[in-house]
Amino acid sequence: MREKHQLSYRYEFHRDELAAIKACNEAHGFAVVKEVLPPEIIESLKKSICEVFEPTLQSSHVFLNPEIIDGLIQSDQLIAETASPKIFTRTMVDFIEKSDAMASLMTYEPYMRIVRALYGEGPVTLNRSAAIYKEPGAGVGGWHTDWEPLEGVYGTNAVLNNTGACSNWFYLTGVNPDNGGLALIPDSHTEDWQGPKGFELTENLRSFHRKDDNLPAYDKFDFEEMLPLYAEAGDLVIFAERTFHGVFPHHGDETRLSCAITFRPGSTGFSPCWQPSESTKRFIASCPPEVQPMVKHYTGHSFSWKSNL
Ligand SMILES: O=C(O)CCC(=O)C(=O)O
Ligand SMILES: [Fe+2]
Repeated sequence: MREKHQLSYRYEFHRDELAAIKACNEAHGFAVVKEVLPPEIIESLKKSICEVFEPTLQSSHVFLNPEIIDGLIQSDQLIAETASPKIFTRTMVDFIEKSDAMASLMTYEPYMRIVRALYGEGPVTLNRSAAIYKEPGAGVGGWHTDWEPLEGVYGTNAVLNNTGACSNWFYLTGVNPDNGGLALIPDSHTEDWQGPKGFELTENLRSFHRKDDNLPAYDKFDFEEMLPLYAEAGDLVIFAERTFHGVFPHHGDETRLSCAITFRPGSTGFSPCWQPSESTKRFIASCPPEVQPMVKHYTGHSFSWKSNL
């Protein structure tokens, strides 16, 4: 077991320390909030993730959509796909639309108080959501920032990750460096951050590599600026839009189940933007009246939308 890193400031908080949580996320680009969810909510989220991912577990794609399937059928990639190696990590980017358990978090006051505090008590809009099903044996997730420049032809990710939303992850089976846990780089959330000592940012600014190599994304955990996180089921891991993070390989024996929501500040949509899907519209209509102000301009996620040049 690795040793837990010591920092000169506290980054783990009780769920009532609202001002300190906000201040830490703003100053250092992350914060961990202990015991936000009680056991019954943890269990219902875990059950929901297992049910929603179940039908996808035999497929070789994480995101099955008609365009991918059509493309595969028309090419000999189908053979390669059939023989492709096991997939250990599957990510769903519209999980809240499929999970009542996750949608209910928007009415769970101990969590929503934290969300409101993070944005200075102003209005917020549901920005995006995700769930990850990571089986033992999963490999490393290289260092990256979720933020993307809005340049050239870009997609939904770039739009949704340029809103000032911070990520709120719940690791429902806990995380540490041995079970596919998260590591992040404190203070890497500012526009002028240049990379760890001895590294430089990649051309698209989304990752970094050592000055003497040209790998697309560094994937080792051997530099001093990085912080491995330890969180229990029910804890909330918050990090800012630009904070750099990486994921350890999964050497444990339990599937890592996690889900995330991000809210963006304000109460508006995007223009120009993709049309909300039928699933997105159904989800918005299903939310109770008290949640409507937060989902009215929720745009969902489009797999095919691209910006104009
Ligand atoms: O697996 C995780 O905990 C984080 C995943 C991640 O960084 C991402 O989906 O962008
Ligand atoms: Fe990420």
